[in-house]
Amino acid sequence: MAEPYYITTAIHYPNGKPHIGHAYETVAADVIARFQRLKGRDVRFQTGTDEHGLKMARKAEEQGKTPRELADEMSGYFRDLFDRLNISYDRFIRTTEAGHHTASQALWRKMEANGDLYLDRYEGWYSVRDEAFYDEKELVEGEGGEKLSPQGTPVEWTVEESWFFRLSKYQDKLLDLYASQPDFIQPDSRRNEVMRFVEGGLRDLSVSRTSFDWGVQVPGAEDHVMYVWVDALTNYISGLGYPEEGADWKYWPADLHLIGKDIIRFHTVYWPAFLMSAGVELPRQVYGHGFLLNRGQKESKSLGNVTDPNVLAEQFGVDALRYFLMREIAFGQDGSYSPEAIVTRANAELANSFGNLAQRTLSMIAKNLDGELGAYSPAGDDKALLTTVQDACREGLPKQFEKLAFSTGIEAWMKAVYACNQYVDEQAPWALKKTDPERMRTVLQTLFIALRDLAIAIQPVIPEKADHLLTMLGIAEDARTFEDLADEGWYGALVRTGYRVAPPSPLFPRLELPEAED
Ligand code: ME8
Repeated sequence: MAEPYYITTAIHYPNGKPHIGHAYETVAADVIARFQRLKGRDVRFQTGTDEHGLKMARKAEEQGKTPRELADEMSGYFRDLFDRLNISYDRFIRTTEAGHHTASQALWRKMEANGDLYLDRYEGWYSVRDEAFYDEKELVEGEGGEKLSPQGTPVEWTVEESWFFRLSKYQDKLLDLYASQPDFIQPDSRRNEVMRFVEGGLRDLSVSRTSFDWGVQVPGAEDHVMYVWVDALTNYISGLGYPEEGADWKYWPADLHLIGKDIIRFHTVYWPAFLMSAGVELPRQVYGHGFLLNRGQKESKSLGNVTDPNVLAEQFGVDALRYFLMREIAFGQDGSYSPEAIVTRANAELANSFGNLAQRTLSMIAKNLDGELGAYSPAGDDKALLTTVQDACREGLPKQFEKLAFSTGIEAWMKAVYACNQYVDEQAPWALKKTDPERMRTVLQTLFIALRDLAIAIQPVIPEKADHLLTMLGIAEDARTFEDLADEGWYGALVRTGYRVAPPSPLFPRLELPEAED
């Protein structure tokens, strides 16, 4: 039986429409999910929306809606975007689902039974935008002298009765965890940051609120709702049916929680402490990716630079956008995007290199060989090219993807594409047509074989285009995995069944910059 692999994204706040950061994280998670499926793992991929808390309640009030109405409306935009971006999620969770409430309450009771919850009074700073409590010493000063959170968001002084979680009790256990499982937090820079924070001492955490009621009710304390992060983090297990250990429970512990760098503390300090308290196994890894910036700047309404990812998908195509996001930016670091950068990257690598290779090869086979592949007997140059391609597709790309180094992995793959294009130029099959038609056949056959490997390996990044190409190549849908890459007999099988190459339809149109709007 295939080994389970469970990957999650953060669940997104549906207090507005999705932005490019949401698209970025979810595309990356989708690439990993597809990659693991191609490797033969039994993948479970969860994303969704985080619908409780003061931020949602206030936004709804501002708009004259109930929080539920706002959540229903906005959650739909996230789902639509993810469907449009070809995100292969297995479960889209909404924290307003009844089952999620049950799960959060069950986790709460476990923590309570373990003696980790007590009633007290919270007095301190809270940022609604971050949905986070801050110590006085963490705050920074804004331009007008006002107090701001370390993320630069406004904070308000809050005094209320609250349940507390004995986070302080878990300091040593967490430090042991980071020491014994160096991969628990990645990349290393984030791991160091979290270790310094925990070494600095942990205070008990306020985990319920009484000043509003938009959340999961605390069991046995009617006037308390859970702090939104307590229920939000629980989504990772409620989506598998917790507290029931039913059919989906085999996916726990998660292999990877993929999140942005701003919420690393919640996932690597609070979450493992809650799980330890409740006696639930810990996830294997939390990866805090970098932020996507718009020409180097954070997007914000006040700067007027907020981009709708749907518009980018519309303008440039879903796969060109996905390719750009994974290729342009070193995954753990911050990176920038702009329409110019998307057009440049997609044209250079997809249209002019990979697309052109496929187009040239398939057209020449259709035209000059009348679509017939024929038996293959390669010479030294041909074998050398195929070795380069195979190395990139079987080793270069997968090894990097395993480490979430997408850009480096795609670069290894792109080098093989370049090698193929160089081979076409050197061999000049169009000239061989007259001088040595048999040699022309071998060259075109070699390219055909190379294209199949290249298309299989790049499927996680550009699923629709890779699919289209593999179909044009006559590769059956059940013969497109990493295991199939190692199969030596597939080409012979195509020849035996008399498969013929039809004239290709274009894969990647050359992109142009949209006209600037006035
Ligand atoms: O934080 N670039 O939700 P969220 C890249 N509900 N990633 C970005 C980004 C950017 N510019 N902006 C945000 C929340 N993100 C909580 C999570 S999980 C139990 C609860 C990432 O909608 C961000 O880091 O503010 C997070 O991982 C995800 O988008 C959702 O952010």
